[in-house]
Amino acid sequence: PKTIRLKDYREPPFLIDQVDLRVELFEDGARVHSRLDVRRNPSVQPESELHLDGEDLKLEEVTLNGEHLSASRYVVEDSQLTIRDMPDSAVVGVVTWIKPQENTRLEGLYKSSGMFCTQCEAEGFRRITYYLDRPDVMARFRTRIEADLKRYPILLANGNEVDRSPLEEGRHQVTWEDPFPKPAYLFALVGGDLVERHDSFETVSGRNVALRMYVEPRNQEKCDHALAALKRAMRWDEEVYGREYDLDVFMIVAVDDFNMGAMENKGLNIFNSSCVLASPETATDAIYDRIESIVAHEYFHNWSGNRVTCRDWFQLSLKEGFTVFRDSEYSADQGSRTVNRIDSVNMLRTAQFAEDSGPMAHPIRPAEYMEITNFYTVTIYEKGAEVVRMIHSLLGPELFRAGSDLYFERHDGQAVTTDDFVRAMEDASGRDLTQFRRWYDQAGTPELAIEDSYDAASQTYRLSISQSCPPTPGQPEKAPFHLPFELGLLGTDGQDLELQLEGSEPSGRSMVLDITEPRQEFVFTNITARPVPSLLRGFTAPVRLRYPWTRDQLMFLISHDSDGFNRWDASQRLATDVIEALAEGREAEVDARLVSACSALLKNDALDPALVAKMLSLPSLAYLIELTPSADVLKLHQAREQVLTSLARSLRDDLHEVYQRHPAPAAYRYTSEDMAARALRNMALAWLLSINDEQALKLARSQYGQANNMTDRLGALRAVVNSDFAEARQTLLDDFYQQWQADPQVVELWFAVQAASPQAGTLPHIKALMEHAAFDWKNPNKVRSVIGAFAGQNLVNFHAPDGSGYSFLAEQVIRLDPSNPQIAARLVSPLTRWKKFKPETADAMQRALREVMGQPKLSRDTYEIVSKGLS
Ligand code: DPP
Ligand code: ZN
Repeated sequence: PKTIRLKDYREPPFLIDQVDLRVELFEDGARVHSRLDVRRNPSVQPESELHLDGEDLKLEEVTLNGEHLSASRYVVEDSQLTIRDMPDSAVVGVVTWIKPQENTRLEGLYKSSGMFCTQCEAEGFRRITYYLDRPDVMARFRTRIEADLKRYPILLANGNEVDRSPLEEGRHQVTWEDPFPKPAYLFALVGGDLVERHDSFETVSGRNVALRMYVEPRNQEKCDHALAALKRAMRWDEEVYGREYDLDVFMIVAVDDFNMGAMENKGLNIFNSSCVLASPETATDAIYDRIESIVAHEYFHNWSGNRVTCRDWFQLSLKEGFTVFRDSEYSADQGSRTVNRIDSVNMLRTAQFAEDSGPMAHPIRPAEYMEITNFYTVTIYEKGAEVVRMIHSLLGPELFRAGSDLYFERHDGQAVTTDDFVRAMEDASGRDLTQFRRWYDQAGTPELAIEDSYDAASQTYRLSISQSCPPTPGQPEKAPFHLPFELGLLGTDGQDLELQLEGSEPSGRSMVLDITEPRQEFVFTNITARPVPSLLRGFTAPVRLRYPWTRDQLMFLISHDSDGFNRWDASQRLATDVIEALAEGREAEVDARLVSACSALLKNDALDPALVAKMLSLPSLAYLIELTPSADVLKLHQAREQVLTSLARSLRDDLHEVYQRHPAPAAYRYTSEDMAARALRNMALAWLLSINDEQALKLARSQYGQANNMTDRLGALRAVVNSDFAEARQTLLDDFYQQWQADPQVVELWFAVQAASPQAGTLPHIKALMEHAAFDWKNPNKVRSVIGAFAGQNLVNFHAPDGSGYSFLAEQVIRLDPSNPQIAARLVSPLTRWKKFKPETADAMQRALREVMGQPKLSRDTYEIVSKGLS
């Protein structure tokens, strides 16, 4: 496969102003008639040939200004249609025949449980018709869809409906027009027998927007949450960013077979069912939260992505990083800001830091790729969002808003670069972000080493911050980053001290330092006793922090830090330190201080219960592995279990008390308060079951049976499945499947609970799940909920010392690659992390990778990940 490089970017030699599509949907295929108004791009050197992208298309006809083109005027190759002697402007007509029914890649036009739908980002449109399939070619689309009226009464495309009429032979047509020029990746089309849920939204300027959600009839009771979230997001974007919706209708469609979570097609968002459908009985709190943020995310793309889009795919983080930042701020405004931040950072530190230290490490604006779908990564998304967040911290909310206003105003209707974004922020704020731009070019996670000293005589506290960044593929040396570093200093009474830097005015009780140099020193004056520093409050920069915390300091921060995020962080550092000491054999018993910290938390009524639940959650095995060079998975797992069971034993009565103190209310409500209570209740249950507490088993059974919501039902099920109560495990699992087998989203939860469980998810069980009637290779959600959950969450079993987990994964990747390369490439990535593990483990993981690499016909997607993974 070819490597595509940012430095080779050239403007397109031709532009397309208008696209007229006529799509005929049939049971054995689809015919696409396309008419493109093409003209030569005046700003580049003229070329005589027009090259249109196309893949897996059967070309039936080519015309130029309505005339058939003779065979000598065009050439069809593997992935291109070339028209020779192209005039300055012409209407290019192309007719292609495609087979959506056989499209298992789920890119382009395909069929999912009886409905036609599309996924065009990044390069799916070229699987529908020949086109200049690149984001800097923006055109107005008119789309006429023709299909059988009975089977496909609903026919949707981008924009507004402008025409509909019956046709012969029981067919009908509906025509849509999108007034906004857009790149082809935002094109969408849907045809099916769907029910429609209506709602409406009045925009800030008083326009009425029709909101419509289209789902299969069995899902019509699962739309309320997404519609409510959509309206909240529309209001929020008006209030916080001054962005109003711009069409008369906004549509959401739920599709069962979908590679991604959702897609922001102009006016017609298409969602993976698992990211949009919910009812209290079928979806957990975590799913409710996920839907809230994804609905908002896709909606926010209407401005950050659609109105202003990317010039090329190297700029993907322009829209994704910014939009993730926007959706996470939105979510923070809906519930607890601190808990929200904890969730984002937890995932960043577990998954993104791991990516940054592995063979696929790339800057948020990569310099090259083979297959762009491999770059929809936690780096582009989550680290991209952190970079935008740093700009927000450096500029402050007002100047940041001025910058985003300028960005949207200056570039509306354009395809631009991350540099244009940063320049708008600079121009609006007057700040120089030259050095800051390194975040876009340099990969890797910077490390900040902190040293401090206190001088009683001069009452000064000295803090030195040194930064460095480990090498990443192709980048041995890094220049220093510019980052905001928020901190506070806690006095002996636990209160924040007044901060005054030597030679400056007092700056309050929490301040943001500008870090730009390899090493910087800060001297705080009027400090009467040695303080405990609260470093990197709110996680103001995506970096690793090194500071020799003592356990007593961590205990102190846990009980006193005014920054909720750092309280949580201290709890995680303390638990991590205890677990590591056990794993390395430096300590034999669980430090009593951890027990007393947890006991105090369980009894703490003053703290937000949601925060308490987060603080009590032990660091995940994935996170522990990420922190440990040459990790021994089994040892880490055993040490973590030892901590968990020893806490549960010591705190047994407290846990029962917490469980009783948070009974389930009569009706489910999606409120922070109720969710926090459910989190605590289910955590207590899980801890108690980890020590085979018979009384807790009774509680779990009754909670399982009586729950009026999926959070509690699944919480009880998961706790039992992860426990040693093998008989109860099987009874509840069978019962659950009996009850929910007709609901694919719930069946996916049922699969994942088993596949992710150290108890239930050993390899023979995983294989049995794959033989289950509900498992379906063609459905990415099923593949993810069994194989993905096993390799990504069930780390003890996946890393079984005999290497069976690795060869199993390799086999599944090889099997999936021909039909769905995008998902196969995602699935294989845990194997590429081999450098993290002790040598025997690393060897076995590489052997599995080589097995995949040895396949004769690997897709470009999987080839890129595996070949880079082996280097
Ligand atoms: N649909 C994906 C997202 O919104 C890709 N744009 O992030
Ligand atoms: Zn996105």
